[in-house]
Amino acid sequence: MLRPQDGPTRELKNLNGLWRFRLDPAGAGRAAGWWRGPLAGARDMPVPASYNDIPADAAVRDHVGDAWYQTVVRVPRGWAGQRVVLRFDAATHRAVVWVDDVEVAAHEGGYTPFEADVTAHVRPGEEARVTVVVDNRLTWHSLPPGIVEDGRQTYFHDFFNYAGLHRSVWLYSTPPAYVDDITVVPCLEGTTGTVGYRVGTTGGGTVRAVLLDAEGIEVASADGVEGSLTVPDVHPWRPGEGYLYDLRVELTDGGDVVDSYTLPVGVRTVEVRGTQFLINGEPFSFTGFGKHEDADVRGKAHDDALMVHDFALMEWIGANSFRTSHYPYAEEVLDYADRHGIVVIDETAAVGQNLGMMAGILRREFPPTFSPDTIDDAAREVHAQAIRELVARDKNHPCVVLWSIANEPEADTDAAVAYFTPLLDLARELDPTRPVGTVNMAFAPYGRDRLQALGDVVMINRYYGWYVHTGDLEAAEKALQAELEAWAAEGKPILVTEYGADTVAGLHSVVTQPWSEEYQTDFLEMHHRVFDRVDAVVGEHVWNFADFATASSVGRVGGNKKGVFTRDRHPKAAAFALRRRWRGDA
Ligand code: BDP
Repeated sequence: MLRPQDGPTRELKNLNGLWRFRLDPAGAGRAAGWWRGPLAGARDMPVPASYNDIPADAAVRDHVGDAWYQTVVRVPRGWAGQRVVLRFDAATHRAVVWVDDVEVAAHEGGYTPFEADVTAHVRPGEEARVTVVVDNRLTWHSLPPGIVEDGRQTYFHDFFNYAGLHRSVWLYSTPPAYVDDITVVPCLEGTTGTVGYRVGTTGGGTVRAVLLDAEGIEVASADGVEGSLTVPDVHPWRPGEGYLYDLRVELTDGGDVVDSYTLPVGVRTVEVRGTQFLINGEPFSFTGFGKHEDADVRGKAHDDALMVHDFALMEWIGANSFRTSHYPYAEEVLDYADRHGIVVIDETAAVGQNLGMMAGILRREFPPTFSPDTIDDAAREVHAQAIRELVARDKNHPCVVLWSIANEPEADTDAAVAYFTPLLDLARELDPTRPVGTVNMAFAPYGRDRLQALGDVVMINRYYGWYVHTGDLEAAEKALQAELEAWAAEGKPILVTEYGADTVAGLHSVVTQPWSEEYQTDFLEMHHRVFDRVDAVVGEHVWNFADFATASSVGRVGGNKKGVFTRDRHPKAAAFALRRRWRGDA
């Protein structure tokens, strides 16, 4: 799915700003047709933002169910004769959209975009009312899953259930005949690069593809909807250096260019060979973090200022990569990573599919995770669709080197194997060029786990020294070493996708004491000693980049405090230790 863009044949209008907003706790709006006129009793709400923390009101923060947004947009007069599209970069977790009185879109899933061709419902030069109902309920059939009981939401993942219009909303134009999709597959043979491409179009015409280097100089071109462009002396995209070409795709009709779309392209390869993870044929070691889209006031809203600052902190600390834990991030983030050579593990919103673990944490009984009463075949189809949408959106990003299709699912049962086998197959069929896997948690350690064998790499989250052997780094070191050595026997690269300790900024201790800044530093250093002793470990992603909001619980003091930075992005002591390790020059 192509990101909308301004260009010689396309125009883009951003609909961000203050929208009218109203909660609908009784769920009355759909039956009453609230989209049919101005939203009664509404207040102002910024877009993009999670709505939860904007008003100082528990009813909004803890709301469960529908919330309505409305704005009025004037369609540019110059768009007469053009196709007009309304696009939401994200609406969490599901939405229905009306333009004036007409329903134009419905979408499930809070972290991937959707759009509607609204040409027939708007008139250039005139206003249109856009109304959206966003439902934040998590069920067995949503990603992530959850249950609503007596109007209260329970969920099985460790981050706050922020909701709303988290990313930009756009109105854009294309010509009636247009380029509707592009897929590129880059390849490297010595100093020669190739870019295989496939273009989807509507409305006929012929396609021309032109590849331009970063200076705008044409380096290759081809005709046809499918082909391959060869670049001698190619400048590869590589970690730390996000060199990008531009692929300009033109749809022509009788010699006239009717549509034109420019896609940034990085020429790089990804391969798993034995225990190595190769980028451009060279062994790559992941340093960095599991992150969250999370900040005060805004919640999960995309914010360019915060994004650029987070990337600056990652550069400062020497992180070369991160995982989009635990959902697809805003496309702006992937574009930035492309341009700066930051490597990304791209994850779906499948988190919390492990009721055995939750039974312990929430101290209640649950039915089996994968069953006709819980996560069933219909839920798996929702998951499959989430994978399709993720790959469709992110397939062309050179920064994305690995798909993670679930975080810490149940992994030691026949039901889990039956659930995940077709999903891994699907990911490989949709994208044969990137490795894929699931992220393992400690309840299915080496020997019990049955999902890592299905993936191309081993991804494990471990908390030795925190949830087990709490405060005892000596015992933790032995246990961690033993388990990593066991996983190494699998003969695959091991990425430790989470390891971390909750740490209260400003809490100090002369003796090893959990929650103190000194403990976080010692804890991470212990892990690094072990990682350095196990060759197959080629990835260390600390949990987490920054402190983040969670649901309230006895184990969370104002959220999860495993950040190396505080929620407002101040470094804890461990940040300096990581910088020394990862940059080696501090
Ligand atoms: C892991 C989860 C992550 C949590 C983390 C923790 O993958 O989402 O936040 O543990 O407990 O199980 O801090």
